[in-house]
Amino acid sequence: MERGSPKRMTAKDRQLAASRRPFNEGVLTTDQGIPVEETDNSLRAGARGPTLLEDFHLREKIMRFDHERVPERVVHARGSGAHGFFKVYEPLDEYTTADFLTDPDAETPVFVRFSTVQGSRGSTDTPRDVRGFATKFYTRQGNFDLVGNNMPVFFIQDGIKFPDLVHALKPEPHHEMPQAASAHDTFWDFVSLQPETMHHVMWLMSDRALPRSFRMMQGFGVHTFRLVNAHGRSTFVKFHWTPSLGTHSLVFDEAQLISGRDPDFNRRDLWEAIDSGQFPSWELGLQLIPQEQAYQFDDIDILDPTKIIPEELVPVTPVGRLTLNRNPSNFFAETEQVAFCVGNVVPGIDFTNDPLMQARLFSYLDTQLTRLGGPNFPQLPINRPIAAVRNHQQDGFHQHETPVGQANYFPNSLGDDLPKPAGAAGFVHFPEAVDGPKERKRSETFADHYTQATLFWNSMSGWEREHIISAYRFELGKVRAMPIRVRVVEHLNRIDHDLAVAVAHGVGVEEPVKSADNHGRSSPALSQANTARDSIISRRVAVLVADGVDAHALAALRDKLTERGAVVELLAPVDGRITTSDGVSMDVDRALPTMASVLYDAVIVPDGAPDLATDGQAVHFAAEAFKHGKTVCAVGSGLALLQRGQIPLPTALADPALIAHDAWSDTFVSELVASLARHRNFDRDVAAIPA
Ligand code: HDD
Repeated sequence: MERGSPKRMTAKDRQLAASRRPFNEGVLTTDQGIPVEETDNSLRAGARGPTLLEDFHLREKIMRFDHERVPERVVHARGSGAHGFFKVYEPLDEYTTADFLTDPDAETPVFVRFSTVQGSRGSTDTPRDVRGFATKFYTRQGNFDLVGNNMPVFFIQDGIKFPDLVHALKPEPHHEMPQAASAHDTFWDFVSLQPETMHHVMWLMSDRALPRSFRMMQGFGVHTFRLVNAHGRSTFVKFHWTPSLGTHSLVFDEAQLISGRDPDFNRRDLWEAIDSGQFPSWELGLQLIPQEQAYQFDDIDILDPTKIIPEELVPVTPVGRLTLNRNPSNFFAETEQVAFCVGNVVPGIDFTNDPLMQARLFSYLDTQLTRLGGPNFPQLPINRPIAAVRNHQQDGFHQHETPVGQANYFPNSLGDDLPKPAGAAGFVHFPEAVDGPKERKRSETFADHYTQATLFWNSMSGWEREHIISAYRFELGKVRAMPIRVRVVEHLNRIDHDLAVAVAHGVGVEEPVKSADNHGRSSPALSQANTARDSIISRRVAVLVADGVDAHALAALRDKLTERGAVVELLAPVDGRITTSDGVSMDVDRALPTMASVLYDAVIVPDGAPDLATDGQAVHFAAEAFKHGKTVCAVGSGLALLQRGQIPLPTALADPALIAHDAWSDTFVSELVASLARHRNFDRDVAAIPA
């Protein structure tokens, strides 16, 4: 996270500035620029008479309104975007000619869109789902789109299965339910019949599917790409984004509650962080595999997008940093109209024969025609490259440019034979030798669907495993057809017997007989238990207050937390002002009934307001936060509130995220900061907490 650095104008910002028009200035006009007399009454034949067809202002205004919507994305419909820039640390010319990866002085403008997959545009931010992480780099050599997800593998191996997968995942066709959820029969029917989904589904059942913030999730290019250097040497590459704030998640119960309390939770979080100058950042890392070593892995085909290459086998080399520092000027113009295409690559970056990637090369270009209404979508301001565009493509719906001249073909003598192909200086496809019979066949090297699902399971900490078991139990528990549950448990039994047994017990399926041994291998890098835990920047802290709170302690606490970048809000039973212990009147930030514990990372109950302990909402607030593994702190009279919430006090419990003291002390803040930075205490036993 880059804090408070000035917002820099990139080349893309300057280009976009030309297309901006302020909402609020001057005289109201029609689209034809004709000043409008008034806009509250249509033109009528008499004050009580019929409306006249000649009212061009009325017709235009209604016509424009009727056509405001464009089709939402067929997947990843709900998203949030931001502008920023990317800088490479050191020249990577050993591997690639891509200009933005070889010039450490270049600040490449980017637009990033984060998204959920299943839900509609207006659905919630926090379902159990994969998150999209799509980055458009506006490089000097043209646009490079890295259209990735927050999970490093995908459900299927061949793009021809994508329509089947998405049909099964989306709301069911007869009644269009459920919205933004994978917990339904068609999805699990497909999964149970398509074992290649097993690895990805493990990720989906893990906490990765519930990011606390877009700023706290990893990103992956998923496929193996190819880098090509000036000598034509190819290196296979996997792209990784690592968030500077660490990879942190919500708990599922919390995520479900957030869907009601604030369906814009992740969107608001991104917007507010950027707005307040707490710019999110990610480090770009590369796993580099020389072409000659592509076959070095026993059980991994690098063309199979359902497999990772464990970091312990090929380390992730940090190469640059992405910083998001500007919110969009207009949601529709930028976040909705941005069109990512997997086929947008620049010289020095190339594709591989991954059959999922190959299908994507068609789909993304194609889908924009329906979504954005024609072939001129690259001219939309957010999609325009900063590199010059010169070609003989022409006409079509929504052409915004006026090509000038006579010769709209190549070769030509009437236009000096321009624009000319660049030859070797242009994009030269890597001359990979290919030979083979035409056949609808999958490579035998794609056949293993269980080894890496087991690797993922083995790599999880205790609490991560518990969350995975609960997730399978929840999802399968929503599946009505028992044979589907049975088939999924059979697959799980091939991943890990204990997992299968634990899930079977929760969903009324008979315990399976052990059929395979767990290989015992793990990859520590996969566990969120091993992520960065050193910052409280933008963590949200709720302080429950009422008349009589300890003014000095409150002020000191607020100062120390905000100094470190946390967001502190005072919540009182009613909005307005409270009177502190020293008689001073103080503004509160929120009324307790308008908020909920799930919108915060920690809750503090200071000394001096004993009445809070009899306020059911305040008690529930603290108990619910405790249930979700959050930092819960109380001082003096605040302890009574914890007791009312059946929160076992520290004397009975070794819990570093439960900070309870009889009196205010300096260690209180340091304990609180350390606990907030750790994110949650997921080892806490909360089964008995009633919240
Ligand atoms: Fe896709 C959108 C990521 C496989 C077809 N996809 C889309 C977006 C992301 C991904 C992040 C939203 C982009 C945005 O914000 O506008 N998709 C992935 C990843 C995949 C993947 C990481 C596997 C590695 N996708 C995939 C396949 C196909 C598609 C196999 C089709 C064969 N995806 C699409 C699409 C979308 C899309 C239909 C919908 C909107 C859009 O493209 O622009 O073309």
